[in-house]
Amino acid sequence: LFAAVAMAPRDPILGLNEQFNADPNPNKVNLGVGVYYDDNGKLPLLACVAAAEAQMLAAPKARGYLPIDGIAAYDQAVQGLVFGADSDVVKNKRVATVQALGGTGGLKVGADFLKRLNPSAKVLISDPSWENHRALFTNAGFTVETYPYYDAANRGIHFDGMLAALKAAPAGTIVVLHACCHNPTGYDLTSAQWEQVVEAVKTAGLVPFLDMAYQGFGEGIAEDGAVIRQFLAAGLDFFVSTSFSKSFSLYGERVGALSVVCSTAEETTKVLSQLKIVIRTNYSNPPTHGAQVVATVLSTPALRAQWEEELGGMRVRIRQMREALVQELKAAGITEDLSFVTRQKGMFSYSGLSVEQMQRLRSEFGVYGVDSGRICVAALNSKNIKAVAAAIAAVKKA
Ligand code: PLP
Ligand code: TYF
Repeated sequence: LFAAVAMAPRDPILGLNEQFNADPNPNKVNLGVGVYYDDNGKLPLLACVAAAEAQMLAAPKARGYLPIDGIAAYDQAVQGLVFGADSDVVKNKRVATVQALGGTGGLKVGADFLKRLNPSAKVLISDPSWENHRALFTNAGFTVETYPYYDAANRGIHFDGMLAALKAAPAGTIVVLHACCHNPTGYDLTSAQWEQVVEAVKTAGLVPFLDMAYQGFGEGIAEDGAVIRQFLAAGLDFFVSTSFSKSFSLYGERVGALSVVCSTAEETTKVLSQLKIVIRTNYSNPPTHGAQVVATVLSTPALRAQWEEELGGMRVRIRQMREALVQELKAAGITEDLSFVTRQKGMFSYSGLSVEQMQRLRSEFGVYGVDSGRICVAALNSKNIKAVAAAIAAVKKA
């Protein structure tokens, strides 16, 4: 039965973890996968999460099946966070929100629904993008192409190229946009640029799909979510996938959502019924624990305030690491302008290092980044930063 099965390629990022774990170098540093570690190099368990779990444990509940679209209070909390609880679309019941298995699950439910809705549409993702965007939409049956995004020469965004590609796309084309903290480059659009993107999407009749996996890691919860308000203001129908993997440090619980903004409450009811079919035929209904934790935190004022503070702490530490990296590289004799590192947002920095340099970082120094030059600055800390900077400086000089 399986004799003809070919070996599938490893995930380029998750595969690096295996290589890292097998490396005996005691000074190894993993800047590959996008995970936030604290200054001690530990994966944090947020205090707000522990408090919500203690509360849940004090009044344990039986675990029946959840509704297909998940915990109602959770879906409501997601809408409040993403769109604002008193936004017109939420008040007028124009958003269908379903609990999903992480941000990936939200993307997949959306992709499967879109395939039923408009089977011949193409999907455009940024060049470059999170690798799984291409794989996920391809496996959902779409042809996936790219719009220009990264401008290596200017260390920024090739905005003219991006806009031209959107304007030239046929009506109905699905455009996947990173709402904030672009993975992998770290370069985000300004709100003036977003305004032009919204206009182009509207004029060309494209279907925007905003992937929000890092809300709160860039400038702040509201600031990072501002792009949503811009799409709302334009009166567009659009998709938003949400992930709490990073913002709650709940990676393994698989907590995310999909929200679809529709034109009327009646449309929303119909869209929700279709999303439920996608879910029912894939995994029936979502798991309870992680979503209950997030719903508890978001709807309990004291826990919510604690979450915002802890998320702010992660955001500030990442910024400090960006600044420290620039300083340490200068101290190690690198004279080129590295200010781009502090202009980038979120967990990642596109370092501009070549494949050869990234490979030397791994083999000679035990510093693991992605071959594309992407490093996870959220894994830097006060103990490893000097060694990482020295390693980068060494491969840049020779
Ligand atoms: N979208 C982007 C851009 C990401 O970087 C990630 C990272 O994991 C995801 C989606 C998926 O998030 P999750 O782990 O919640 O599925
Ligand atoms: O880009 C990253 O590193 C994160 C984590 O298949 C990740 O988004 C990477 C690869 C993957 C799933 C998650």
